[in-house]
This record gives sequence, structure tokens and C-alpha cells, in this order.
Amino acid sequence: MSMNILLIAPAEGKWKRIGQRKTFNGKTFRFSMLSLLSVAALSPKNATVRIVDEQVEDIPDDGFDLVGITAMTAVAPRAYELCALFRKRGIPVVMGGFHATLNREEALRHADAVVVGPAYGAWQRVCEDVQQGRLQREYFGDLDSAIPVHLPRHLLDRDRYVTVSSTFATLGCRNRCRFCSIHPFHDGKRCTRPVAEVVAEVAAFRDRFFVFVDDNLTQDRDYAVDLFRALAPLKKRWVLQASTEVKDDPELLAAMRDAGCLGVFIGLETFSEEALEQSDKGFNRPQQYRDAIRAFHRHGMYVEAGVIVGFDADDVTVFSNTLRMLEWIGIDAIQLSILTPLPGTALFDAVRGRITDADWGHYDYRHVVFTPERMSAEELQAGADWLIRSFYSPWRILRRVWRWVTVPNGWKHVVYPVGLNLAYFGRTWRFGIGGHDPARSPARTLAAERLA
Ligand code: B12
Ligand code: SF4
Repeated sequence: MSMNILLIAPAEGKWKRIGQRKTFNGKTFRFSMLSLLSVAALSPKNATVRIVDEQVEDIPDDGFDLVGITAMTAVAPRAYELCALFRKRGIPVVMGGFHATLNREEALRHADAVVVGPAYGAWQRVCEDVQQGRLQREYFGDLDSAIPVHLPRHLLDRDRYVTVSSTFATLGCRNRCRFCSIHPFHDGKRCTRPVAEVVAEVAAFRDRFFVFVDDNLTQDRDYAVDLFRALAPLKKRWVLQASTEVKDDPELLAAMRDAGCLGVFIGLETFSEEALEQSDKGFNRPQQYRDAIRAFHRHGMYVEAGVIVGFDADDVTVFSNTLRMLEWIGIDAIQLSILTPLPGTALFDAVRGRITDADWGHYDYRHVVFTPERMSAEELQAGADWLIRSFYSPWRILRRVWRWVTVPNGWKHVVYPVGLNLAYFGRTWRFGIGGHDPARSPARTLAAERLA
């Protein structure tokens, strides 16, 4: 018997259908639907699968035998609304992804079943059980099960994404930064896909540009060098997340450059050694940031940094200090976050007594949800807003563009960092760091049960 499966990536408020706009449509930041593409690839061969990204289109009506919903914490409230909607129609709903995995009991109060961890080895059983009318409550995936090589990317409207060609070579990370969900999600495990498999997948991409979503691809250094060397003949262009340690490895840097790496995202997080120590991220060395960025620049790669404010070590001076240091190290773009205790992380347990906002919808790195130690919540929110608007002020963007076009060979690489700055500029000036979203419903108290 064939099945009709609907897979949903929820969105709400200002993000709903944002992808349909002609301008300011958030396209630059929409580059991975790997969660649902992977689930689609694991579905039975004779099933009809539809993927609906609420940033792009509305939820369709009935006619489905099974609904699967993915959710990061920030969209959990919307995911739960959708669970209620489909369950009322008698359609079984299964949740998966980071929030459901790390908040299993809560998710099970809204969905019929939860897939814990990766979908590999689990979603196939879900589909079989739905067909047999014996759906269980929990399914456990694992990284040792086969990972599909080719994903059904035709299920996405490619015009609505900066690229539908994203992939990963590794999953998981051996570090344990206290604010990060990766370690708890994978239970400390890490897997690397065979180099030949990744190369075959990349070779089949229609686009020249693609994105590696790995959290720490270069953590297995020799594997990374082998992979990059094998990718070089494909002459693709790509970006990835890396760490500052790469700067001391000329062989690895050269392999990245020769394989077409245009830029890297690095979790610098902060210039405060105290904050890094508090976060178990002491392996980041602020005094080496400038050299690291120079090393990437020398190899023709731009650097976007993940920056976080709101650590217990931070007071109100953090905003101007961070801006000054970011300029000094010569960073090309930043993604600014307010420190957020995501449920399931060590940070959540450490600050739970100070949590003031129980709406998971605000756990989007743009809102202050717990009382900081050395400043007020209002000072943190306003300071983060000031920092992001200052970094992406037209004047500072122009200065950065000038820097790229004047360094040797810089003009060759100017397109991507300029595009990224303009995308952040649009988002920042429309929304600031947190932004006012009149379309969102009033704060819901979903986290209250967890905090009780
Ligand atoms: C790409 C990415 C994004 C992209 C694109 C996401 C998209 N939908 O297009 C963008 C930039 C938009 C983004 C935004 C955010 N992200 Co993000 N993102 C990622 C990243 C790097 C890769 C995701 C990915 O493609 N993974 C590969 C796929 C194959 O793995 P997967 O998603 O885990 O899916 C597997 C399983 O989880 C499971 N599964 C997932 N969904 C479902 C559903 C069903 C039904 C089933 C059965 C199984 C299942 O099966 C899949 C295959 O095994 C992850 C880190 C990571 N490595 O996953 C962070 C990550 C998911 N993001 C995170 C966060 C916090 C955010 C932001 C809040 C803030 C920020 N600064 O980025 C915003 C929130 C946006 C929002 N409002 O929802 C956190 C989530 C933590 C949490 N508990 O929610 C992560 C884990 C990063 C981290 N280190 O903490 N993100
Ligand atoms: S923040 Fe980066 S280095 Fe730290 S645990 Fe998460 S993925 Fe690993």
C-alpha cells in the first residue's frame, strides 16, 4: 500500500512565507533543508512525499497518511500547533530533530511519536509501523545506519533557496561547549562519511556553489585533507564551518583553497577568555584570532564569525569592546547571538534558576531569556541591537568592501562577502537583533513545565 507523507519545516510570525517576497526574502540564510530531505530519502520507495517549508508556502489541506515535523527549539511552539491541527484530523504526527530529541517527554505530549537522534534506521520503522497500524511512541536512530547518498532535492522549489546543494561529510563534534546542542544531540558521537561517497554526492549537484553544514569538518584533520584533495578536480565553490586551529596548518589551508573554499564560518564567540573558560571553549584563543583571519584571507577565503554576547563574564562594556576588536582582527561578517540556554545543554542546567522567559519561540538567539550576571536584561538586549546595527552600518560595510578590493587578489573574492554583508544589512535594519513581531502570538508558557 502506498503512503502520502507530508514533511513540515515550521515557521511563524514574520518568517512565514517570507521566501515568497521579491526582496528581503531571507534567501541568503535559507540553504539547508537536509533534515527533511534526509527523512524523505528514507521514506518507502512507493510513498508520495511532499516537503513544506513554511517560510516558503502554506500548510496544505488533508490527504496525508503521515505527517513528520522537524523543529529547532525556536519553532517548537509552531510545531506543536501543527501537531494539534493534524491530530485533530486523525492523521498520525511524528516529530524529529533537535528540540524533540532533547525534550522528548514534552514533544510526546504533542506528537504521536518522536524520532530521537538521527532519522537513519528509525524513519523506515516509523513508516512500516504506520502502515501496519502499530505506531510506537519512540524510535531511536543511529549514526551507524546507512546515510542516503542522493537526496530528493527536486522536492524543493530551488528558486526560494540560495542553494539546495548543501551536504555534510561529518556529523557530531567531540568538543563540549556548554551552550551548544550538538554534543547532547549526538550523545558525544561523531561520524565521518566515506570520502568517495561525499565526492559522488557533490559531483551530482547541479550548482557550482554548495554549502557544507558540518559543525566541525576539520576536527578529523587527515580526513579533511583527503576530502578536500578529492573534491579539487570537481572545481566547485563552497563554504564551511571551521575552527581557528586551521590557521597553523598550511597543508590543510592549501587543500581547502585548491578545492574551491570561498569562505569559512568560525565560532569565535567572544574576546573574553573568562567567558570562553566558563563555556568550556578555552581552546579558542582570542589573541590568535587576528592571525587566523589573516591566514584565511591569504588563501582567498572570507571569514564570518559567530559572536555571542551575554556571558556571565560580560558587562555593558562588552558591546563597544567587541566592535572594536572585530574591526581590529579584520573580520568580514558576523552572526551575532544573545547567549541562549537551549534545553538539553549544560548551559540550560547552569542558569535555569535565572530564566525569565519561558516561551521557546524566543530561544532564537535574538532575545534575552535569562537574567545576565553583570548587566540588566534590557542593557543586554539594547547593547546587542546596537552592536549588530553598528557592525552593519553602511559606512562600516563600505570600509570592509574597500579593504577587499584593495588587497592583492581581493577583488576576485569580493562577491560573496559583499553579498553576505548586504543580506545581514537588510535583516538588521528591518529587524535589529530581536525585532518586533506583531504577528507572533503572546508569549506561551511551553517551557514552564520543563522549568518547574
Ligand atoms: C543549516 C542550519 C541552519 C540554517 C538553515 C536551516 C534551514 N532549515 O534551512 C539557518 C541559518 C536558517 C539556521 C538558523 C538557526 N539555527 Co541552525 N543550524 C543549521 C545546522 C548548521 C545544519 C542543519 C542541518 O542541515 N543538519 C544536517 C541534517 C541532516 O541533520 P538534522 O537537521 O539534525 O536532521 C537529522 C535529525 O535531526 C533527524 N530529524 C530532523 N528533523 C526531523 C523530522 C522528522 C519527522 C524525523 C523523523 C527526523 C528528523 O533526521 C535528520 C537526519 O538524520 C545545524 C547544526 C547541525 N549540524 O545540524 C544548526 C542548528 C540546527 N541550528 C541551531 C540554531 C540555534 C539556530 C538558530 C536559533 C540560531 C542561529 N544562530 O543559527 C536559528 C533558528 C532559525 C529558526 N527560526 O528556526 C541549533 C539548534 C539547537 C536547538 N536545540 O534548537 C543547531 C543544532 C546549531 C548548534 N550548534 O546548536 N540554522
Ligand atoms: S560550538 Fe562548535 S566546537 Fe563547540 S561543541 Fe558546538 S559544534 Fe563543537
